[in-house]
Amino acid sequence: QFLENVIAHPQFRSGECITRFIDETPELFQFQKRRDRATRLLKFLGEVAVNGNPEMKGRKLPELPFSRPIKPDFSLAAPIPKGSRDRLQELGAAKFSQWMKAQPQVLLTDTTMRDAHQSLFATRMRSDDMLAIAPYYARLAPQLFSLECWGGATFDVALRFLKEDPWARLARLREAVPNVLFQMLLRASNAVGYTNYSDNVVRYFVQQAAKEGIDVFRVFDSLNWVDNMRVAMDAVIETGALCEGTICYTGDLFDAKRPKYSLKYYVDLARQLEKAGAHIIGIKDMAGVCKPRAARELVRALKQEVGLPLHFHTHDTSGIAAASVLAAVEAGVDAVDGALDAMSGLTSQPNLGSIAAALQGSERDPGVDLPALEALSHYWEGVRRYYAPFEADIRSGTSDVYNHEMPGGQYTNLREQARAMGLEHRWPEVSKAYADVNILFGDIVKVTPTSKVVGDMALFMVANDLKPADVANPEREIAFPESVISLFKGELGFPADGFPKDLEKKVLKGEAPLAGRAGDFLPEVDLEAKRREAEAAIGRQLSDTDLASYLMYPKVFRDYAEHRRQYGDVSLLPTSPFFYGLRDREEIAVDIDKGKTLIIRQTGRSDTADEEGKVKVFFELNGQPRTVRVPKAG
Ligand code: 3PY
Ligand code: ZN
Repeated sequence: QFLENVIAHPQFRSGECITRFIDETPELFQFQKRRDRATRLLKFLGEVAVNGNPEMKGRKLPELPFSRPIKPDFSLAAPIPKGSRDRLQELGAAKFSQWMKAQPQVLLTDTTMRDAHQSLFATRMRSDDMLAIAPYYARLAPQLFSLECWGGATFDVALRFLKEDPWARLARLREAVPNVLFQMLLRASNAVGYTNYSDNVVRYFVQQAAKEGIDVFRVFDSLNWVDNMRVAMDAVIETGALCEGTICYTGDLFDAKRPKYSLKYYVDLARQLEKAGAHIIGIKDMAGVCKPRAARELVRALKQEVGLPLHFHTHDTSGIAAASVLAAVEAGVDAVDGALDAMSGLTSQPNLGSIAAALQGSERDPGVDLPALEALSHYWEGVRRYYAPFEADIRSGTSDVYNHEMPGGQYTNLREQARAMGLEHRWPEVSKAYADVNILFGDIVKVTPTSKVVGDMALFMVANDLKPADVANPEREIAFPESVISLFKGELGFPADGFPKDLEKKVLKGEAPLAGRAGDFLPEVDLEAKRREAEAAIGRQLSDTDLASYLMYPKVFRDYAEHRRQYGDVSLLPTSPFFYGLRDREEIAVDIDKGKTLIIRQTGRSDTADEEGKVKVFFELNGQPRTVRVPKAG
C-alpha cells in the first residue's frame, strides 16, 4: 500500500525525480508509521487471542460480551463551565485555601479514578475507560472540588500491568477536563514508589507532575514523620499547586489502651504541617477506622487548633464510613472524599452521591447536580464489569477492619499477593497475622509503603507457620523479608517513638539503623546521566516524563518500553479486547491519532498450530485482510 500511495501521488505521476520526491513527501512515511502501529496492535490482539492476556492468568473470566457502559445523555458540544481549577488560577494557592475555609458549602472530591479502583480492583482501571467519560465530568460536574485521578498505586500499575504511560493518562485527562482540580496522592519521599528516593528525584517528580496538570498534591508520610515530608511539600509549594499536608489516622482516639494515637498526637502533627507551609490539612483514614465519634472530635479539635481548611478521606471497609463523613461535615470539615455510587462502598470510599443527597438543603449542601452524578455513576457501573476478575470476593462491610487496620487501597492488592503465593484460602490467617505484625512492630501507622512491609511480614509468617512469639524469640533464627530489614534500618523513616529495640536488634543483627532521614544519606542523582543510561537501555530518546518514570521504576519502565516497542500503544485498545481478546467477527474502532481511526475486525483463526508451533489469527484492518502468526505458549 506504501507503493500504491507513491504511485497515486500527483508529484510522482508528474514524473519528477523519485528519490527527491520520496525524501520531500513526509505523508508517505506517516502512512508507514500508521501501518507499523496497526501491525503492533494486531500482534498484541493476536497474542491475547491465542495465549490470553498474562494479567488474566488463573482468574475467573467473566461472560462475554459485555454490554457497553452507558454514557450520559448529554451533548459534548455544550461549553465547559468554570470550575475549581479556574478559581485556583485566579486566586493562587494561598488565597484559594482561605476561600475554602471561608465558604459554607462542603466541597466534594471524587476518587473514582484513583482510590476507588485501587481499593476495589487492584488499581487495574485503564485510561481508555477514564477518557471516555472525562469530557462529561467537565460539563456535568464542574461543582466538584477535585477529581483524584493520579498517583498512589496507579502509577506503578499503569506501567507494570496495564502497559500504559501514566503521564499520557494525565495529559489526556487534563485536556478533557480543563476546569476541575486534579488531585494526586504523593507518598512524600517515597513519591509514587515503595521506598525513599533521593531528594532531587522527589523534587523532579513533583515538578513534572505539576507541569503535566496536577493541581492538588495530597502529601503524606507512611510513619507520619513531618521531617520526611518537607522536601515533597516544599517542591509542591514552589510549583504554585495546592499542598495538602496530610495526617494519617490510625488506632482509635477513644481507646484508652492505645494512648499513643491521641488527639494531642494529631493536633501536634497538624500544627507541624501548617508550619511547613501546607495550604490544606488532609485527614487520611486509609483503613476506614475513624469512627463517627472520632471524626467529629478530630475535626472539632483541628478546626480550633489550626488555621487551615480540612479535607477528610476515609474508606467504607467497615460499612459505616458515611456516618463518619457526615459527622466530620457537622463538625465543620471543609472538604470530603467519596466515590461515585457504582464505585463506592466496601474497601472503596463511601458513596459520594448519597452523601451529597443527604446534605441537600442543609447549610453545608455541596451544591452538586445529583442527576448528573447519577448519570456518571451509571457509566462506571458498566465499566466496573470489565474488571470483575480483579475484585475480591467480599459482599459486605466488616467490623474486622478495626482489628486488622488494613488500608482499603492495600486490601485487594494484598489478597492478590496472597493468591500469587497460593495462600488465598488462608486469608483469615493473613489478616490476623497483619494485626499481630503491627503490634510486633510497635503499633505503627500502616499505609503505603509501611503497610506493604506489614503485609509482606504477615504473608511470610503464614507461609512459614510462624507465630508472633517465634518472631520475637531472640533464640529463633528468622530470615526476615528484605522489606522488613529496610523498615527497621529506617529507610522509610521512623515512627515518633522509634521501633521496638529488641526486634530492631534481631532484624538488623546488631547493625545500627540510619541516624536520620534517609534522604540525607541518599546521594543526589545525576538526572542527565540517568537519562543517557535509560536511552542506551531502551534505544530511543527519553522525554522528561519518561525520565521521571525511569527514576521511579527503572526495571518496570524498561519492560514497559520493550512492550511498547513490540506491541505499540495498547492503552488505545478498548478494555474488553485488551483483557479478553476479540471474539470472532467482533469489530473495534481504535483512534490512534486525532482523526485517524483503525477499524479492526477479527475474522477467525487456525484451529491448530503450524509446524513452527504458531497459530494464525485472521483480521481485517480497515477492510484489508491481515494475518498474525502467534507462537502458542506452553
Ligand atoms: C497509596 O499510597 O497508594 C494509598 O492509597 C495509601 O492509602
Ligand atoms: Zn484511601
